[in-house]
Amino acid sequence: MLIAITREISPSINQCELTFHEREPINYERACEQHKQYVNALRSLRLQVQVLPADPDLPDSVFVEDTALVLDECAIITRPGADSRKPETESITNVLEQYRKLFFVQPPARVDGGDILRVDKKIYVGLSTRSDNNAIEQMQNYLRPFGYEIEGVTVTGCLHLKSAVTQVAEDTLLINPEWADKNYFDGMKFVEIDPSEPYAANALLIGDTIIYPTAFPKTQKRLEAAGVKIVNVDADELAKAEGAVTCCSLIFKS
Ligand code: CIR
Repeated sequence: MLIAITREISPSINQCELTFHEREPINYERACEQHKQYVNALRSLRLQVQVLPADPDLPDSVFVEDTALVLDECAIITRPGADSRKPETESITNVLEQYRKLFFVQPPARVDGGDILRVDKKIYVGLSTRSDNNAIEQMQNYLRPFGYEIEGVTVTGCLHLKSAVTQVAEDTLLINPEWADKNYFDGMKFVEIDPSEPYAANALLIGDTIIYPTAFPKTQKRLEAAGVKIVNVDADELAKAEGAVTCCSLIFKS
């Protein structure tokens, strides 16, 4: 059984952090509708979804992915790179301690879950504006006993590693090669995004199916040609907050 932790959208979402996007008004009602669609997509893939209540004081708290890395053996509570987001870890700690032994990234290290891409026992960590080598060292120390290997990946032009590359099948990554170098990912096959859709590399893989935004039809054709099964969701409102599909959940085995 897979569990997904999600969180309702904060009514202060319009005060979200922005790094690469110009601020545009986010329609809160529409964003909430789309978030419901996302939760329903998770349920349609038979996940047990736990929806945490919104927090008006934490504009970006819908993006729960950034607060933790959950593995079968343990979980690591991150220390998000943006100061406004650091308090988000408290409520997630309270939830995850019911399921896993927890480790905590200690200051001054910083890492966002959006920078963490796990492929089996290999964990890639984006060296973005949000995440640093100190966090990589701490994570390596926590996870070495469980057989994980961690590697830093240079990320350019986007917020997180998973804006640039995500897994879409056991042996396949969806990648924007302008933002992350394929050479880091030895032994993997690739589907490249259509160059006219630079934000198309974020897909959420569950079993053999991805949850994927409707906004990237050209890249979707490439994914279909590669045999990837897709459940579509509309996600363009939260995209204005630089969020995508992986960032709205933490998924793990119960
Ligand atoms: C931020 O800048 O932190 C948020 N506005 C967006 C975070 C998106 N998170 C993710 O892709 N993992």
